[in-house]
Amino acid sequence: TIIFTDLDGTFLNHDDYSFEASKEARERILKKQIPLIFTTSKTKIEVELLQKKVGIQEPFIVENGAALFIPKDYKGFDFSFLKEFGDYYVLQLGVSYEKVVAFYNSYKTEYGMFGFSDMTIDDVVKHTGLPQESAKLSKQRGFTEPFVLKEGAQVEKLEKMASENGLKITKGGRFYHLIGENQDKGKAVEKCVKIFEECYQTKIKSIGLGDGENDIPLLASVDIPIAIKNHEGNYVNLPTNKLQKSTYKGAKGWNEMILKNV
Ligand code: 2M8
Ligand code: MG
Ligand code: MG
Repeated sequence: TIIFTDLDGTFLNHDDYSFEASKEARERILKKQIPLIFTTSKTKIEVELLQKKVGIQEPFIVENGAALFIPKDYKGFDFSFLKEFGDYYVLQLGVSYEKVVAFYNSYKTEYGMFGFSDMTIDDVVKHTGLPQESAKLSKQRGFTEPFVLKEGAQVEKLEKMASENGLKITKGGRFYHLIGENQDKGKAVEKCVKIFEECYQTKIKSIGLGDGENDIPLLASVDIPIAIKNHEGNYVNLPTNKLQKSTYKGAKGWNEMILKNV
């Protein structure tokens, strides 16, 4: 078994980004040595800090499937067929942040985008409720640009323009995200499962948890898809009767559903 989980609104509470409510489920996962793969819109450095807080060191997927990072010494497997990057091997599905920001800068005025590259740390704090230090880390991006739309701006034309430039738009809990056309959380999950099925030479059961539109590809690509009730009280929609739904929101719902399935 491998678990792929979204962070904001799923593993973390939407409002205060806390995860204490999932203690029992986390203990069970640790005891069973099940890989817990954070699969998020967040940046590499944000995930590294969260892993430290949670007390795990696992592979992770950043910026909406832009890249999968595997710690170099992970479980003694040989990942040297991947690209080396610092303490990791990395598989990149996204495009460079330079390319994304170049598009953003060309069209931000016309389409009313206000993105992280233009936001001050205080702007990010205002939009996210993150503490200053975390907001800083969320601005250190490698592949994708989160943005809000100014009042009256419409996303449809922008979507068309993005697709003409090798990019696309997806939506998280708070922001739109400008990302590469060949990336999403689901594609990264599939690659990751394949890599580990090679390592273990056996089929692996995948569990996925998410609460947002950008989690639909993730949920569609796992064996056991789980929708966590989002901050508005709704669930993402997936055309399958396999989809399980949590009773609770955020970390408490995550705890509930892991204990049911693991
Ligand atoms: C951004 O992403 C969230 C995730 O769902 C969103 O769209 O609401 C990211 O840019 C991330 O880096 C940041 O930590 C998060 C904070 O709310 O917002
Ligand atoms: Mg989420
Ligand atoms: Mg997310």
